[in-house]
Amino acid sequence: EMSHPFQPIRPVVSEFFNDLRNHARSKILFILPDETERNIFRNISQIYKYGATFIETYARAEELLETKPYDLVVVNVDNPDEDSELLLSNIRSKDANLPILALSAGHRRVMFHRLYDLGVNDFLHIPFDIDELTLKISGLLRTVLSMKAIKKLSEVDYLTQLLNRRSFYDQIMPYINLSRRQNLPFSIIMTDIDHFKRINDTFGHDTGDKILIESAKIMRNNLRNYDILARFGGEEFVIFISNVNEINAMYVGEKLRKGFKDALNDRLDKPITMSLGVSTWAGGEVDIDKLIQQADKALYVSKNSGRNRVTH
Ligand code: GH3
Ligand code: MG
Ligand code: MG
Ligand code: MG
Repeated sequence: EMSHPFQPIRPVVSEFFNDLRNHARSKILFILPDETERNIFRNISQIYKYGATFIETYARAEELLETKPYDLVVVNVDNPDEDSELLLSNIRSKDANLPILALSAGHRRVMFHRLYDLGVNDFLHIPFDIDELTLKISGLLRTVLSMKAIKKLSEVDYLTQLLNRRSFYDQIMPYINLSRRQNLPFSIIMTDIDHFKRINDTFGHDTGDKILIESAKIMRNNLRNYDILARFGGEEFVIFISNVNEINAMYVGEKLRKGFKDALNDRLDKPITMSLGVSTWAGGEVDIDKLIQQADKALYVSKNSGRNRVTH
């Protein structure tokens, strides 16, 4: 029995497969030079609720991939007018993890090996079965979801839910580059809770943990949305503030110091405060480690001159 390349879609009956149909938030880029094929995939995308974008040319595909994040690329590689091998290797060299599902009517085994070498994750031979297509898409999107979950786990501090130190460095990079290009200053604030050991010793480690969780919230509430706050380690936090010179960074530091003290004033039977150190970049080469060291030195000065204060 010869089947049409695109068989009609059968309704999925099993409850088990329901989640496979809920991919509205997954962004799929369909690179399909043929209009009939695009229309068929539009129908499939509506039924399976993919967040789908359709394009014809490889050049446009590379433009979009440059500017927008996608979860999956579905590409028909049988395009005599374009260089599909170049497209695939460009996608793969820019993003090692973006899944690619390739479609081809070419010789099955030849294509399979060639595409695999080019970094394609999965392959469907045309004509294909719609159920097989949607199952492959769902499988790839599931992998993307678990990768995202693992990535999030690796970036977030378990106790405070703030960024951890490593992801802090990743997150500030684009802002540093922007500051450098626009020649606008940025500042680093290091904070350290005063006599935190005593809090643990007096009230127990669980209370100490709760104070750390509260501290994170208090600091977040005293910062702007686009200030980057991370747990640097223990009871130490670090903040990156764009477009802020030394004077304004001191103002932010003071706001944090006071906000922290006021919020935790009645929390335990002794006052809880923190000390802060500030450093500012205002031109020249950016050495982020040096700026952190400077903020840390300033923090040390705050500690040695009575705590509960901000030093630049
Ligand atoms: P200083 O004012 O000089 O900063 O004194 P301090 O006691 O805060 O400084 P120190 O660095 O000696 O102690 C920090 C303490 O923070 C020691 C450590 O047990 C505690 N700590 C670090 N991480 C955690 C945590 O996740 N939970 C709790 N409860 N305590 C922590
Ligand atoms: Mg400390
Ligand atoms: Mg200390
Ligand atoms: Mg401390």
